[in-house]
Parts: sequence; structure tokens; C-alpha cells
Amino acid sequence: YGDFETLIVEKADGVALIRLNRPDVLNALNSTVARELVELVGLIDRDPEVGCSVITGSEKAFAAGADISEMETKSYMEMYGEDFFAVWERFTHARKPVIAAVAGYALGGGCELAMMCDFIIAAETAKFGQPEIKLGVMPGMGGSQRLTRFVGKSVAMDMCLTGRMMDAAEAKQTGLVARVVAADQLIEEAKQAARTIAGFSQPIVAMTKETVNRSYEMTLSEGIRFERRLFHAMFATEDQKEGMNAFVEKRKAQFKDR
Ligand code: CO8
Repeated sequence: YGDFETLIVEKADGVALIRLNRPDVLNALNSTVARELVELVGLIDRDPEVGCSVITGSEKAFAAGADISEMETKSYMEMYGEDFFAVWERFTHARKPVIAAVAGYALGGGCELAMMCDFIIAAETAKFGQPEIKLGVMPGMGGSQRLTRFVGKSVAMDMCLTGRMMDAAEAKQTGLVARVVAADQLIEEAKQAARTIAGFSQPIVAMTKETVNRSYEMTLSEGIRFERRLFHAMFATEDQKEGMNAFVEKRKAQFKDR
């Protein structure tokens, strides 16, 4: 995919492993990270060899937030004029799934980036938080909205108003993360989940992701109708025929649609 200043990318077995690589600042998310991640997910969406991505940080930090030194002196007009942080919206438009593999700190923008992914696998060392209130601001990359949808109003208020951290066990119990694993198993577990997803039909995976995401935007009856219409559309794919035929013939399906 070319060289990136703030990311390291490895591609194997249908999976792109993306590492945030700003170790000196605990992977603080500056505009370069945002621009590069958006560019990369666009390239991955167009790469038929990759079916799923994993995004991770270091053992110490997934990401300790938006880059405070980049924001500190900005004026209102600079923030508004640049529409600061709007670029992150484009990260959420990725059509292929992205799994967040979180070890260590996922604070502020780091927690928000993890929540922009399709699901989170956490190491036992993970710590999540929205500590922006301590800096005289509040979450700015979707945290007030996404965290509330993940964990409910009471816990989200507690997190955003006190700025406290949540450990991996609480993150699992409140539904913020899908799985918690030992720290030394994190990358393998996330890659294994990604390989499983990459082994399925790519258009069906993309439609499934889109349909689950609609549940955040639609009423229940509209969402169920959306699901049913796409379910019907799946019968136009070769992969639906292959998947069901393989089951009937008791063999492993070979999905081919791209
Ligand atoms: N931005 C920039 N630099 C950072 C950040 C950050 N978010 N986090 C850590 N760093 C840097 C530190 O300054 C330090 O640099 P140096 O070595 O040059 O002093 C280096 O990373 C290592 O950090 P520490 O020495 O602090 O490491 P510790 O292990 O002692 O502490 C912590 C780790 C607890 C994670 C601590 O670094 C910390 O509290 N970081 C800040 C966490 C935070 O507040 N995050 C929220 C940031 S704001 C945000 O994400 C959204 C803002 C929304 C604005 C909306 C605008 C539209």
C-alpha cells in the first residue's frame, strides 16, 4: 500500500494488520494518522486480496487520545474552519470490517477510534476512558454518542463526566468490547477472527456489516425491512448458491464473489 509515516501495515491470509506507530506519544492521533488511516482503509476496500482488517497499537497504548499538542493553541475559527476531526467520519465509511485489538490505554480519541471499528477485542491490560473533561473539553470524535449506545446513558455519563478509566473486565461486562483475552494472545485472537471473516463471501460480509450498522440509524421496523430486502438481494450472488449447496453436499464452501 506504500509507505506511511504513522502506520505499519502487514498483509497475510486475507487480513491487513494495521499498527499505529507513534510510540513516543503513546500513539496520540494527529491529523497525519487520520489522513493516513482514511487513505489506507480506502485502499483496503479496493484490494480483493483482503477481506478484513485489524487495527492495533502497542502493548502500552492502543492510543492515548487525540494529539493534545496539535490542538492546544488552536482558535475556534481554526477548529471550525478546518472542521477538525471531520476526516474521521470517513474512516467509519470503510465497507470491509475493521476489528480493534486494544491493549493498554484507549483514551479519548483512542477509545473513540476503537468504537469506530466494527468490534473490539481487548487484552486484559486494556483501559478505556473519555478523560477530555480533565482538559477542559469533551469527546470530539463521536465518544459522547457511540459510548452511550455501547454502554447506556448511566455508565457513559459516569465516564464522560468523571473522566475515570474502565478496565477490560468492566468493558466486557458493559458491552463495550466483544472479547477479553490474555495480552500475549491479543493479536493472534484478532487475526484469527479476521481470517474467519475474510474466508466468507466478501459482498455478504459487507452487506452484513452495513445492515448491523443501520440498526443505529433506523427505527426497528425500518431496520428489519432493510435487513429483509438485502437478504433477498443476497440470492443474486453466486456465493449464496455455493454456501447453501456446500451445506447440502456436506463440503466446505468456496466463496468467490468479490
Ligand atoms: N497527546 C499528545 N501527547 C500525548 C498524549 C496525547 N493524547 N498522551 C500521551 N502523550 C505523550 C506524553 O506527553 C509523553 O510525552 P513526553 O515523553 O514528551 O513527555 C508521552 O506521550 C508518554 O506519556 P506519559 O509520560 O504521560 O506516560 P504515562 O505512562 O505517565 O501516562 C497516560 C500515560 C495516563 C495515558 C497519560 O499520557 C495521559 O493521561 N495522556 C492523555 C490522555 C488524554 O487526556 N487523552 C484525551 C486527549 S483529548 C481527545 O482525545 C479528544 C479531544 C476532543 C476535542 C474535540 C475537538 C473537536
